[in-house]
Amino acid sequence: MTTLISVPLEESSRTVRGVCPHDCPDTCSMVIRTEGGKAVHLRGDPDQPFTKGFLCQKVSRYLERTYHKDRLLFPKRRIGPKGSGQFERISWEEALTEIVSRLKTIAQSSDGPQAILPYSYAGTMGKLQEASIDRRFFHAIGASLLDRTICATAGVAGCDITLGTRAVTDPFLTENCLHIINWGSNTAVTNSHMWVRMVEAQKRGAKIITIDPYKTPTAARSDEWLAIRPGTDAALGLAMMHVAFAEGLEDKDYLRQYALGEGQLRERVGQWSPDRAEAITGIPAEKIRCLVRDHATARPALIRLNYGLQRHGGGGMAVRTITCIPAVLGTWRDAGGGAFMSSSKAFNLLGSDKFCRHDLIPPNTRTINMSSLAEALAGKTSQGAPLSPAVKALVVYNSNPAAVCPDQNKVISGLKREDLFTVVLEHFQTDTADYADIVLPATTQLEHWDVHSSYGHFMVQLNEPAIAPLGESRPNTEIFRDLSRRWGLSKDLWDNSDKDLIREVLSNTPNITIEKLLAEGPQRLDLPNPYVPFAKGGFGTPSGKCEFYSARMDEMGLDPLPGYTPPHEDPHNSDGRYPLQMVCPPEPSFLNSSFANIDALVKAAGGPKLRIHPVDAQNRGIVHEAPVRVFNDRGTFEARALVEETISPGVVVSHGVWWNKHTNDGVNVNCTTSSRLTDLGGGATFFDNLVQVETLSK
Ligand SMILES: Nc1nc2c(c(=O)[nH]1)N[C@H]1C(S)=C(S)[C@@H](COP(=O)(O)OP(=O)(O)OC[C@H]3O[C@@H](n4cnc5c(=O)[nH]c(N)nc54)[C@H](O)[C@@H]3O)O[C@H]1N2
Ligand SMILES: Nc1nc2c(c(=O)[nH]1)N[C@H]1C(S)=C(S)[C@@H](COP(=O)(O)OP(=O)(O)OC[C@H]3O[C@@H](n4cnc5c(=O)[nH]c(N)nc54)[C@H](O)[C@@H]3O)O[C@H]1N2
Ligand code: SF4
Ligand SMILES: [Mo]
Repeated sequence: MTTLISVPLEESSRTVRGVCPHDCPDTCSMVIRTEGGKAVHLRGDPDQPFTKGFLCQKVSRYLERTYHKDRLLFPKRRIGPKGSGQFERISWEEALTEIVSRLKTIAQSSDGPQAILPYSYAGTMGKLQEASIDRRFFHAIGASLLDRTICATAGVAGCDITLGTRAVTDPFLTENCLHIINWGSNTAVTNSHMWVRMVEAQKRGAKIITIDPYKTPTAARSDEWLAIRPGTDAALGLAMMHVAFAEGLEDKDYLRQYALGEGQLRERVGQWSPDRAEAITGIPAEKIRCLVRDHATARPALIRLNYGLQRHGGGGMAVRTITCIPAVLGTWRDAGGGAFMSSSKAFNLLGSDKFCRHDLIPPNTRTINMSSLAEALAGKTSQGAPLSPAVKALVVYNSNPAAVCPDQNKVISGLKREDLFTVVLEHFQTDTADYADIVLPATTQLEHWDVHSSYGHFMVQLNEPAIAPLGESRPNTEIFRDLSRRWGLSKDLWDNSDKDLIREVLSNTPNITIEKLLAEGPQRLDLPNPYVPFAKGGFGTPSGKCEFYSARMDEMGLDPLPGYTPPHEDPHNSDGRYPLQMVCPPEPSFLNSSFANIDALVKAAGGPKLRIHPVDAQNRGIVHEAPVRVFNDRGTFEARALVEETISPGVVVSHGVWWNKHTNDGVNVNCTTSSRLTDLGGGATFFDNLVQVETLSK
C-alpha cells in the first residue's frame, strides 16, 4: 500500500485503505485508487479475512454516491416553507454564527438547554464521525440526551438479562458449523460476508434453516424455511426448550455448572408443548421437534439471531428466551457454535463514557427516546405525558428521521413546527433536510479520517481519507469543533485533530496503533484463537451464569423467567378492521434510506411493492402487479401488489425505506408503522403493524 503523504490529496495518485462506514455487521475493508486527486476505483480488500475482496451491490457504488450531482457542497439557509426544499447558499461563517446564536438563545431562555435535542444514529459507524466531539458538545451545553433505540436495544436488553452481554461466537469459524439457524435474519442480504461462510458450511454438509415470516433470499437458499407468524418467536423458543428437556437432549453437565434456574426453566417450558407453539407460531409441531433434534446433535450448531424478531412488542423477551437455548443444549462449548447477535462488546477500545465525556452531562438531564420522535416533537413523552421543556431545536446528523422513523405523519407534523429550529448535517438533501432551517454539507468516508470496530467480526480498521473534501463539505468532527469553539467551551474538549482522536480511541489497545493500521492494514483484536467465549460459562450476569431465572427482572417487577409476549397489534386480539400483519424491512439495494437516491439501485428496487398471499389477494380482488393502497389509522401509502406464496395468508411484506419525495404519494411505509416501544430496551416496533389493503382504482 503506497501512501504519498507529501502530495496534497487534491492532486495525488495513490492507493489507500478505507472502511465501509455503513450500519452493517460486515464492516468491509475497502481499497480506493485515486488519480490526480480523484477517486477512480474502489473494491473490497482481498487481504481482509472477512471482506475477502468483495463489497455489496450498494457500496460498490460508493464512488457514484460520493460524486453524485446532488451532493451537498455548501451550507444553505431555508427560504421557503418547511418541507418545500427551497434554500439559499450561505457561508460557513454565516451558518455557524446563526446556529450558535439560535441555540444559545434557547439555552439561555426559560426553556433551558434541554430544549435542544441532538438526533443522530449510525449513518456512519466510525468512532469519530458517529460519536465524538458532537457528544462532548451536547453534553457540555446540557442538551437533552438521546436514547438511540431505533435498531438494536430490545435485543441488547434481552441478551443482557440472559447472558449479561451480547450473544457472540467467532464468526470466522462459521464454516465449521453443521447446523445453522438464521432466526429473524436475512443473512444473505444484510450480512452477506457471513452468508458466504454459511454457504461454505453448507457445502461441507451443514443444514441451514431460516425462521422468517417471509421467504427471503436467505430462506430461499436454505435447506428449510420455517414461516413463522410475526412476533411469536418466543413461543417457538419455549417449545424448543420443552422438546430438549422432554427428549433428554439437554447438556446436563453444562446446565449444572454454568446456568442458573434450571428447575424453574423446566417448569416454565413444561407448559409449552410443540402443539401449543404450533397454534401460536403456525410452525407444525413435528417440525419444531426435528429442529431441536438436529440442532442438538449436528455440532457445532449456530443460531444467527438478528433484528427481524426484535422489532415487535415482545422483541426483548423473544431475544431473552432464545438466548437460553445454547446453554440448554450446550452448544456454547463448540468453536463457532452457540448464538451470534453482535460482536461489538468484544472490542476493548476506549469506552464511550470516557471518549464522549459522559462526566460532562449535567445531573438530572432528561433522555428522549429516538423511536418516540413523533411524540417528542408533539410535546409528549413516550408514555404520552407532557414533555417539559418542549423540544425547540433539533440537530440532526447521521440519520434521516423523516424517512426512517415510525409514525411518519406525526414526525413530519413535528418537523413542520414553525417554532422548531432544525439543523441538518448531511451528504444529500434528504426528506429530513427539506425541513431544516440550516443545512450543513458533511464529508463522506472517502474524505475524512476514522477508525472502526465492528458488530459482525473482530477487526479494528482505519479509514484514511482518499480525496480532499468535495466543495465546502466538512467532517462532523470539524463542524462540532467549530461550534464548540464559538460556544466558548473548554479547549480540552475540541482543540485536537482527528488523528489525535484516533490515538485516543486506540489508547486501550497498545498493540494496535494508528501507525500499525496504516502500515499493515486491519488488525484482529487480541482475542484467543479460536474464540469460544462461553465454553466454560463466564457470562456477564450478576451470577456469572446463564440466567434462566433473573433476579434483576424480578426486581423490576417483570417476569423473572423466559416467556412469550404477544405482538402489540395481534390480529387474534383486534377489532378486525386491520387484519394483515405487515413486515417492512429495507430494500436489499438500499441501506435503510441511504442509497435510495442512486439511480441504478432505485431501479433495482423497482418502486414500493406489497407482497400478498394469493388467498388474501383474491379476497380483495387484487391481481398481480395491480396498484394497491395499504393503510391503517396512522397513514396510507400506495404500492404495486405482488401476489406470491413467499408469505403466509394474514401476512404482507412491503420493503422500505424509500425517500418520501421519490414516491408517487410523498410518503413511505413508515406512515403506517407504530411508535409503540418494545417490552425491554425501549426499541422500535416497525414490524408489529396491522394494516388493511385494497385495490387502488386509478
Ligand atoms: N442490504 C442491506 N443490508 C443491511 C441493511 C439494509 O438496509 N440493507 N440494514 C442494516 C441494519 S441497520 C440492520 S439493523 C441489519 C438488520 O439485519 P436483519 O435483522 O437481517 O434485517 P431485517 O431485514 O430487518 O430483518 C430480518 C428478517 O426478519 C424477518 N422478520 C420480521 N418479523 C419477524 C418475526 O417476528 N420473527 C422472525 N423470525 N423474523 C421476522 C423479516 O421478514 C426479515 O427478512 O441489516 C444491516 N444490513
Ligand atoms: N420501515 C422501516 N424503517 C426502518 C427500518 C426498517 O427495517 N423498516 N430499520 C430501522 C433501522 S434498523 C435503522 S438502523 C434505522 C436507520 O436509520 P438512519 O440512521 O436514519 O439511517 P439511514 O437511512 O441510512 O440514514 C443515515 C443518513 O446519514 C447520512 N450520513 C452518512 N454518513 C454521514 C456523515 O459522515 N455525516 C453526516 N452528517 N451524515 C452522514 C446519510 O447520508 C443518510 O442520509 O432505520 C430504521 N427504520
Ligand atoms: S454495507 Fe456491509 S456488505 Fe456492503 S460494503 Fe458495507 S460493510 Fe460491506
Ligand atoms: Mo439497524
